Amino acid sequence: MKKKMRVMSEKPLNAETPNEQLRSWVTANSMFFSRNQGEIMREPIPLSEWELIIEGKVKRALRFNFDQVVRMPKAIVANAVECSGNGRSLLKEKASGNSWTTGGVGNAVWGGVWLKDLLERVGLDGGAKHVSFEGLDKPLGSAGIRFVRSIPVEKAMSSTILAYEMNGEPLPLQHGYPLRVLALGWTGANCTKWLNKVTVMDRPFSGFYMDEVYRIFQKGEDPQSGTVVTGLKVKSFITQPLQDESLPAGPITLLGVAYAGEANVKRIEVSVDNGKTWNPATFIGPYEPFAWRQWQYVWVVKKRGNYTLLSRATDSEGRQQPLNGHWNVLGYGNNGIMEHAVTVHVR
Ligand SMILES: Nc1nc2c(c(=O)[nH]1)N[C@H]1C(S)=C(S)[C@@H](COP(=O)(O)O)O[C@H]1N2
Ligand SMILES: [Mo]
Repeated sequence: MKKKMRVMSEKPLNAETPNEQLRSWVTANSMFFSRNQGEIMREPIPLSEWELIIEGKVKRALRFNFDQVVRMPKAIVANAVECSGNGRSLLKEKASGNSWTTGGVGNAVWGGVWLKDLLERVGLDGGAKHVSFEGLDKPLGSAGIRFVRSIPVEKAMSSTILAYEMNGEPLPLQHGYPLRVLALGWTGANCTKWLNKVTVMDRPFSGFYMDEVYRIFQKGEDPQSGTVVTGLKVKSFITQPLQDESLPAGPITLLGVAYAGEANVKRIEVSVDNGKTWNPATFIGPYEPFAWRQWQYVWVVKKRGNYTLLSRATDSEGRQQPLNGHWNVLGYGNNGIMEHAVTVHVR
């Protein structure tokens, strides 16, 4: 039987994908993690009422209706989206935020338009440095702060799409219907859902979601002194067997996924002895930039007992997953090897 999503909060909706649902290359839309700061509209906005405004440091501000967007050249791109806080609850020292384990990530094939094509239609002004995004979700909390964030214009022009399809279906309401940003290879926080306004700016957007959170900082440090969370770090984890699973001796196939944001995953190694020795794993399945890669390792185990299984990814830039995740106040970017260990019992 299919396991349900693990709901961490209902309002706003925050839910993660059960580990075994992450074995396929494409994560099912109905099982894709949900991460929200605000309230999702109950009903999808009628397309006749929706428009996309592009303004700011541009030659001519424009409004596009949905039909105009869909008639533009199409982008079809596989991309893994991971919440900045995925893996937070696996850190040894507590960090504040949703208690993600491994399921704050998913891989999908997205259909949409290149943001570059739209920005070329409005024409960038000389001073264009950042591009900010605003969605239609309703802020929660008395302060009423909207989820507004910006990305550098270089990222917006090189590898960012606005998606209206997810795995061949219209973008589901939960995931940003009718249009969302995907800054390819960057964390979910850079991927605004329910997009209706793009503002080209001469500096990064300043506001709560840019300045106070989605930054890496230590206790006693000013959040604004921390670096903004952008590209995904190299990471892998095991999707089979599951944590605490009991298995008969014999051949056991380990499965997992690995991703490296804008870089490619170069190598996966597996340890079945808690890190003493490492063995190469084999890539299986599709290979696309920005998407995750699946891998396997056939482990022939003869002796009964408890085993700690680890996986270690190296990317095309030579970066490797650290043995332990780098702690920070908000618990972002946990790609630690030990934090993602899986213990199994061989009987
Ligand atoms: N408008 C809007 N866009 C948003 C958010 C939000 O709260 N509001 N959350 C962001 C965060 S933090 C993440 S991780 C992703 C999650 O996308 P998903 O729910 O489709 O998985 O959406 C991003 N886009
Ligand atoms: Mo996120």
